[in-house]
Amino acid sequence: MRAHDLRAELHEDRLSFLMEAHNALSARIVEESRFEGIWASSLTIATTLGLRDCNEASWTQILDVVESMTDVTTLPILLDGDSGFGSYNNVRLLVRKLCQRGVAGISLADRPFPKLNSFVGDLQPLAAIDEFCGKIKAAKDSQTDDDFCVIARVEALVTGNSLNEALRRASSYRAAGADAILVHSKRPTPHEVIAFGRQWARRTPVLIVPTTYPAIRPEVIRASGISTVIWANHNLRAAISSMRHVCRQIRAAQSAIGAQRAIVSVGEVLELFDHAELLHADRLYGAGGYDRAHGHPTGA
Ligand code: SPV
Ligand code: MG
Repeated sequence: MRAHDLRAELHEDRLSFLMEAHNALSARIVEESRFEGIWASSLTIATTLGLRDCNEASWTQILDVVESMTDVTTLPILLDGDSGFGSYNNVRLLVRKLCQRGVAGISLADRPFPKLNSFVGDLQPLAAIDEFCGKIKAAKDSQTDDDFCVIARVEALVTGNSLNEALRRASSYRAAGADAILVHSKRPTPHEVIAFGRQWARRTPVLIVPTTYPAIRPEVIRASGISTVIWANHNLRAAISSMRHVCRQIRAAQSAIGAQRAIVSVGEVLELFDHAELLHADRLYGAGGYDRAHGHPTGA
């Protein structure tokens, strides 16, 4: 179902937006905010685990985090699968598990393993085209949900290669079975992704990650033939700035009173995952057990 929803979003005429989440809580907030889907970012999941974005986290660690997101949301989740955690064989194992756990799709980047974050350094290597096409084919042959989306992430532009090289690679990945192309750029302006979108001419859906060119306008994106925008790290960045602000304020004042307006109430925290339901469950199942509403054993 979720894979079907992601596929439908990619092919919609209107622009769709995937928002980053790095754990169950942020995934729930993305759903509350009515985004069309969730980007399970390698950068933000790794950072939340205290690790660096170069495959220091194992694929099973990532899988557990993503499963916790599926447990608390109904939105389609696109996993940032880096370069596939190894060879085509690792890709096969991962895709089978993602389908079992209700994840809607995977993005695979044409980079060697381990994959270092695209914003680190300038001279990062690309994978050989035939090796990467093998990973795409392996992913498509391993999916157990027909709608599962395999998205080929073209890293030619972020590694200093030409637009023609990006288009050449994208054509090979489409021929290998990719359902869509993610074209990444780290320029401060959107010109190269717009040029890519125009020349690609909707041969498959195209996704972009406008981290370094956030001023790009939705109507310009759509007119360039791009179908989906990924806001790849904004929830984590918001969390870091908000936590820093509150920590500094409380530390300096030796009091939490000044921070009250910047933080949600404890009641809102409890509501997020429906603590009220426990009171109902106590009435159904808790006879002789603990009455949470009154804080003493039932019947006491
Ligand atoms: C991520 O969110 O982990 C990405 C996007 O891969 S980027 O950090 O821009 O490489
Ligand atoms: Mg990543």
